[in-house]
Amino acid sequence: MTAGTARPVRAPDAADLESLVAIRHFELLLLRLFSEGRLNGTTHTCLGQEYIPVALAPLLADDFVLSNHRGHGHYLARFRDPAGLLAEIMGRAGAVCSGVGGSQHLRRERFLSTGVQGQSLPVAVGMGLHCKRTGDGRLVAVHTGDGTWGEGAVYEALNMAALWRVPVLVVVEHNGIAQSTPTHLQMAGSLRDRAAAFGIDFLEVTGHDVPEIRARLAPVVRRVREEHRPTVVQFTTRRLGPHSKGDDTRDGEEVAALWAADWHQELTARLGAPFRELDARVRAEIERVAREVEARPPATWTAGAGAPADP
Ligand SMILES: Cc1ncc(C[n+]2csc(CCOP(=O)(O)OP(=O)(O)O)c2C)c(N)n1
Ligand SMILES: [Mg+2]
Repeated sequence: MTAGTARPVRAPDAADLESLVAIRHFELLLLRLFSEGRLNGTTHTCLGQEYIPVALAPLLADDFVLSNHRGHGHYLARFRDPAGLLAEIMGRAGAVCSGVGGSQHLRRERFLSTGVQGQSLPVAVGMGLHCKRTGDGRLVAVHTGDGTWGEGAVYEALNMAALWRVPVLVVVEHNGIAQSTPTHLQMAGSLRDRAAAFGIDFLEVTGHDVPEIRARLAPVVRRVREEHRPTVVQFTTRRLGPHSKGDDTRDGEEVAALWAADWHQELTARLGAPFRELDARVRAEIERVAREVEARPPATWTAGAGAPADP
């Protein structure tokens, strides 16, 4: 099954558009703050991939979501909380995890991220088994990149997910590159065939139209949840930015072609002035949040205190 790129069905609604552009401007802001020496540590932006968590968010509202190193969009699409995330990244008061997690290690309610590639898959299977046994009707969605499928833990997890029939949705954001290595230089075969080897359902999504993707995935998510069918969804997508910051080894023409096919370009062309106005308004709001967060005092953390409520 392939959700194609061809015809957008309808424009994303206002809430989705806001979410999309908020993530876009949040990520652009982070790269700028880094270049100005105003952020420490590291960051991996999801520029170009924002539509994936935006399309998925309402389908997974009450579920577990395990995110990865490129997880800001996953968090923002779920919680719409740029101030809490930026405070976390900047180590300021009001940070989601009191500033001890930073960009890659977030936890809030049923959302958890890690920067360790492949770590989440076995964890997701254990959590999925819990969901199945308790019959709570939840599933576990786990985001991975394509390069992460070079980790052996992925296959141990797929094996047990299939054997135990757990409600796990593996979301692969296949952007064709892992750090600086193009996927075609390191991956034999295909993710479709690898999923098939375990008898696991597979779906590929190639477009970036939010309503269309959501409509395609709603019955898939329902099957994972109700029939406990582990499923792999491959989003064939594009990484517009550097792997982290200032470390893009691709040539300029290749990157320019990716930007030309970006969802933001397409929506600007399709929706015109109203989209540009919304874009400018959300961008100004993100800038305002940044000024406000940067002026806050440092985050403080006391061991054992302030952990978010358990599900
Ligand atoms: C176990 C482990 N090995 C290596 C790394 C370093 N690392 C961070 S991101 C990354 C590439 C991941 O590529 P991919 O899965 O395609 O995700 P993308 O960055 O393209 O979103 C690597 C090797 C890591 N974080 N964890
Ligand atoms: Mg990748």
